[in-house]
Amino acid sequence: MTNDNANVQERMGRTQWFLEDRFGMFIHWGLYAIPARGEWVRSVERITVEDYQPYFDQFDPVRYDAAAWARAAKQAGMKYAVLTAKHHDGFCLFDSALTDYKSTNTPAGRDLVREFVEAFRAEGLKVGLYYSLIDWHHEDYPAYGDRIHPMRDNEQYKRNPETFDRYLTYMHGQVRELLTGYGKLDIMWFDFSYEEMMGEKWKASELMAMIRSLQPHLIVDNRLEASGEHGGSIFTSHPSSYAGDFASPEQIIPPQGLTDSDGHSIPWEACITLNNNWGYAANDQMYKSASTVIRKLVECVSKNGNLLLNVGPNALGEIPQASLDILAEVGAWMTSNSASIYGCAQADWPKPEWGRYTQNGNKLYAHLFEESVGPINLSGLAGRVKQARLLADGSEVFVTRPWNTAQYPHDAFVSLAMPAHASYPLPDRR
Ligand code: JFZ
Repeated sequence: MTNDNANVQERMGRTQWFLEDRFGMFIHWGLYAIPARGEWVRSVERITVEDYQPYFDQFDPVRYDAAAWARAAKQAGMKYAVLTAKHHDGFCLFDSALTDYKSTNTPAGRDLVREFVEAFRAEGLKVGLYYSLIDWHHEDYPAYGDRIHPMRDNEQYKRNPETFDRYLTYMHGQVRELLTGYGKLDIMWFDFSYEEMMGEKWKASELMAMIRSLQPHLIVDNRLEASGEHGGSIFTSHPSSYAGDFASPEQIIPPQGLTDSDGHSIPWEACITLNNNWGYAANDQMYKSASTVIRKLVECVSKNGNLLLNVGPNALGEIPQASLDILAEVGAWMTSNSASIYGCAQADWPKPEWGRYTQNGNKLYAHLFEESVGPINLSGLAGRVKQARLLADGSEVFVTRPWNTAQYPHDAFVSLAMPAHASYPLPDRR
């Protein structure tokens, strides 16, 4: 059954590259890199605008080298990247004409978004920008002056709708700046809606109409209307104009992937931190291992999803060395195994007990997450496997029917541990 809803049809066209590329880099960077206690520090510690000002006056990332970031992403096998052009604290990494609260007015003195898009494009990566709908700095945003938890904003909004309208003009204006001043962008990543602060509260139809007219190929996350994997009309067969092109589960890989109410797969991207923070956090050394990252990437693809893996550069502009080390290891794996990621999707067979499958056309990729004892069973694949090879070195592995598998007539078996001189039965060439 196909869906004839125009929004779904257009989404399929726009997200084609996204569903092939599968792996991207998320970058959370801003003034909060200086206190180095995560990007929510202003809210969590109830820091006033005035007390946050020194970080603006000091922001001078002398080692920011967007080309180095781009090389790290490319070498990790990432195909796109999303940078926080503005996070909740309202600080802009770009030279907006609509505010003074921007990197060009700090000691940095540069448009850091421009350097980012240019460097990543030069490495052949697609570029996206994260833009916070919430703004703890703008005086017409309801949180202004409160110290500061934005989950309480809606109360204030009800009290003062006129000034909130001015914020919306600012917010739409900045999105227009980003879409007109930085060439072709590939992703806009809005963050985030909550309670009644969603959809048309952001004048979302108007905003989306502008986005579609300025950059028709750009894809947008679902957070103008929803948060993460919770709700939103992207999960129906008739998504709204601002439902977004992909769902954005955060810090979780959905157990069954994500489908709409008719059971059709929808594009989704899990965003995941490398340690336990998005923004740089000096004391957070709880890094995931490279093998965990690889397995989580495989898991996403095996459920038709993408992985957007986060790094939080420090106050000097460097991606932490621990993150670079993990990315390099992931990249080494991708060098020989990326054919099982790019262009791949959920397999036609259910998850095997020893790992996961990904699939691209008639190629089935078997990702072994554990060592095998004896032959590896490919459930239900008897007679369906023409040849099996190792991705890492291209060598053929035996598809066998050893003596101890006779009671599993519907399964094919692969043996990785068969010495050349072994007196095993000859490979089963069905
Ligand atoms: C948001 C941001 O607040 C966070 O700083 C980071 O940028 C992340 C990628 O996105 O985090 C959220 C957004 C929504 C919810 C929780 C965390 N939510 O709706 O529960």
